[in-house]
Amino acid sequence: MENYVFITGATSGFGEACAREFGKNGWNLILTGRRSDRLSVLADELKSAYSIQCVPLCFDVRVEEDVFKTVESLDEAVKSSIKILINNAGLAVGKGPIDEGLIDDWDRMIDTNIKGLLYVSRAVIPFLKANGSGHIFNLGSIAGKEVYPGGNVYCASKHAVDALSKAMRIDLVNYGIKVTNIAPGAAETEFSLVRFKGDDAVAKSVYDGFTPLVAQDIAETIYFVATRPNHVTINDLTIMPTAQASATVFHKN
Ligand code: NDP
Ligand code: 8X3
Repeated sequence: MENYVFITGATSGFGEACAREFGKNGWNLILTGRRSDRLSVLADELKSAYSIQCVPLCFDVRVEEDVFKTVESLDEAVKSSIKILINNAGLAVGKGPIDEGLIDDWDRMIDTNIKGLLYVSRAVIPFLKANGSGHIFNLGSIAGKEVYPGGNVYCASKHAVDALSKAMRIDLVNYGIKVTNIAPGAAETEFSLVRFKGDDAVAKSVYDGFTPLVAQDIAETIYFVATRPNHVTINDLTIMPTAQASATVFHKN
């Protein structure tokens, strides 16, 4: 199979699980993230496990010039075989009242979750259009559907992703490009470790008393959506742990 899936944030969590799921099913992979050591180890592992092509691309989605130069540097044959873009790279940094928020945390979330997603989309969509079809997955969140105490800027950034998914769908419908917004609830990945700046105990406590989603749950869902027949599109999916009823309501032991 010549088809490639382009995954941002493939060094951990949902992105890495998507790489494994698509790789297992014979897809070629373009894997991106900032941690080049993790990218090369994963690319080498999946290449040999599944006899597929894996292209590791190390860049920060916040750096406009690097995004465009790196995507442009791909071989023409690879660019013309990109069928799926998974806009997954993202993060929360900090959680607390807006009047105590750190500007640097806000910048990191807005620059990564909104501007980074836009840069990558702007760089990759021309290839999907030229190929005459394609599928974009944007990792939104339950935080893009609801807001919760202390979530302010992260929630705003994910509401922006939700809006961009709707907007992309309208702008790209004439080119046969599907756009799916994926909105998970609590999933145990490196997300909380990043949010709480390396405080492992606080990060772990987020998942105390209930069974959270795991990255594989999201990867399997994305793979299912990506493999529907051509005439079927799933626009928006909210995926929650069974013990989570809304952004703030959990059934805990
Ligand atoms: P992880 O922290 O495990 O993974 C995040 C990935 O994003 C990493 O691969 C990281 O790679 C990449 N990334 C972060 N910042 C940048 C950057 N500036 N440039 C390039 N890559 C970057 O978290 P998850 O897998 O949980 O999160 C994936 C997405 O899902 C995020 O958008 C998150 O907001 C969203 N989400 C997560 C939920 C959860 O509960 N876990 C629920 C709902 C949505 P590297 O550090 O190597 O650059
Ligand atoms: C991550 C889920 O609810 O912790 O997007 O913000 S939440």
